Amino acid sequence: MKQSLTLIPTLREIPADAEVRSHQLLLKAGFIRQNASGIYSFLPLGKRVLQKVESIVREEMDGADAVELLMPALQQAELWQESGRWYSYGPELMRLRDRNDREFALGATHEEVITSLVRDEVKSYKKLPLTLYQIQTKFRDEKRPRFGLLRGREFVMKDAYSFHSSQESLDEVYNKLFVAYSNVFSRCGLNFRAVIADSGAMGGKDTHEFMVLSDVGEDTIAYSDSSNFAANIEMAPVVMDYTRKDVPLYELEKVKTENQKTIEDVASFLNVTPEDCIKTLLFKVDEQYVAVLVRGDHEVNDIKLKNLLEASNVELAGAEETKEVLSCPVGSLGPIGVKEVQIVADRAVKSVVNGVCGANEEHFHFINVNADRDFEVNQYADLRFIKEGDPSPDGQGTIVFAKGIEVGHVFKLGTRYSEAMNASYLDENGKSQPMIMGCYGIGVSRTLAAVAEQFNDENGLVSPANIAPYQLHLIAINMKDEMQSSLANELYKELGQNRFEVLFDDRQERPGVKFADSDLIGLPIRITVGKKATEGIVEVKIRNTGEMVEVHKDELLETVTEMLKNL
Ligand code: 9G3
Repeated sequence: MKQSLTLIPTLREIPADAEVRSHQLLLKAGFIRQNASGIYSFLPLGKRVLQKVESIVREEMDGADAVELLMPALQQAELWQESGRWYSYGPELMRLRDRNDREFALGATHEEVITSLVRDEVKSYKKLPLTLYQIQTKFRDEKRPRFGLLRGREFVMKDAYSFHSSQESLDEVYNKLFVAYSNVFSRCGLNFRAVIADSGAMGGKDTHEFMVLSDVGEDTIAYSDSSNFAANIEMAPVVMDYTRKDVPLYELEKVKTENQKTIEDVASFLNVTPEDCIKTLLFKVDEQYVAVLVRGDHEVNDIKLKNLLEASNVELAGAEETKEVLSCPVGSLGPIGVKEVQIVADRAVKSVVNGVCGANEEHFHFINVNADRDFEVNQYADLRFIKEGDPSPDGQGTIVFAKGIEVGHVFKLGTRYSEAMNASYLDENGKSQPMIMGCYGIGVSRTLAAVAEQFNDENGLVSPANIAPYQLHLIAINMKDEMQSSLANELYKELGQNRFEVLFDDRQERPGVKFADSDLIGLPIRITVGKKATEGIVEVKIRNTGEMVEVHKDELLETVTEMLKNL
């Protein structure tokens, strides 16, 4: 493509409201432009990269025997009313009415649509398993769209859905797609981890997120420094034996702690450490209140609490609420003598000896507190967030944290949607059974941004060869110079005939502008036609290493072929 004919509006300045590097560069290099908050146009270069990511996704999905289809973005409300999600989703689900005043949702995801399609078209176990996928624009009215394509309100997703007559069949397809996902992200050049995740509102049990390691990631991953264990911090189980110091248990004593509110204040005032303290927090779990105890140096993991109590909603009670229920301020809460609510505790609490906890009386705490002797706990469980340095749950190495960008998420859904929407099949005995389902998503436009986040330097993007908009950037220093422009045009033609993807900078621009734009766009290889055009010599430069060679035009094809092989 000749640059004089396309649209690549590069910017000199970094756009003010772009906080992260990928967002800045995708704007500066003219890949995307914002239309409204969280809503973007993909300009020609951005569109070409999107296309390349999509074709990698298609190859891997087709390779896993998934079949592509395309569902509507406009989804009638009745389907979401059948699954119940019409009522459980709030403003994030974009809704509209048609000319006859009928209600629709703009597709945020397609479980309802695909389940209604399959229940109408598939009746027999002989037609299962069936894995269908689409690559399509999704709409989610995010409260705080940010970081460009990383969290938008309109984005491109590959979403797949599988239907089975047995759990084994689901497990098999899940594992096949797990491998396909790993291939997709490897082929995009990404440094990623598949992590154990929480299925959230989707229900079902096994689920994994594919996380690209990046400081701008919103998720925290806990992974082992010496095995391939990795989990979203929400889900990382804590597997460790807490040793209880073998010391005499002293007499329980109530002490005045004037204005000590936080665990740290109380601990230093009483000359103990947070590990010796028991933190008590009141949570509202669906419609009831639960007191949760953790050791002073730990934090309550609300996802683990929600999963333990099989609740659909868990949130920390506010200060006022807490005062009403336990008639004492949050800073003095403790488990001793509490009858109004059930008490659950993280396992580490059991190892606190002669500890400290709130006395449920303002400005008072207990010292020499010992679990079981001084207070009852309904249930001990793993309820805390894992910490860096904790032993890895698989017993190999210790836990390290990293930030991650979620680019993929695979779920074993079970029958949550097929039961809600009567998607059943007749099994070999002619008995009607609900289909067992899986669902699998890749954020295609988010993957593009994750690549930009992972591959850039101070001069601009450094696109991996696999998904760069073009393979070669052909630059003529001076198109007014007859020798240069004729050699450049000759090479443009020859490279194109040899099926190289070439962006030809044929503009009447100063060399400095051309080189700055070329570094910004970051195509893998740059071919410069300059003064030595008279000798048929061009300069070839590899973007990510800076390596540069001069070659005669007769060796050019061979040189770039070899270079691309090693990129
Ligand atoms: C909504 C809105 C936002 C949502 C959802 C529904 C996330 C929603 C989870 C999924 C599950 C899987 C198929 C591809 C893989 C992920 N945010 N999820 O269901 F209405 Cl507004 O999308 N869906």
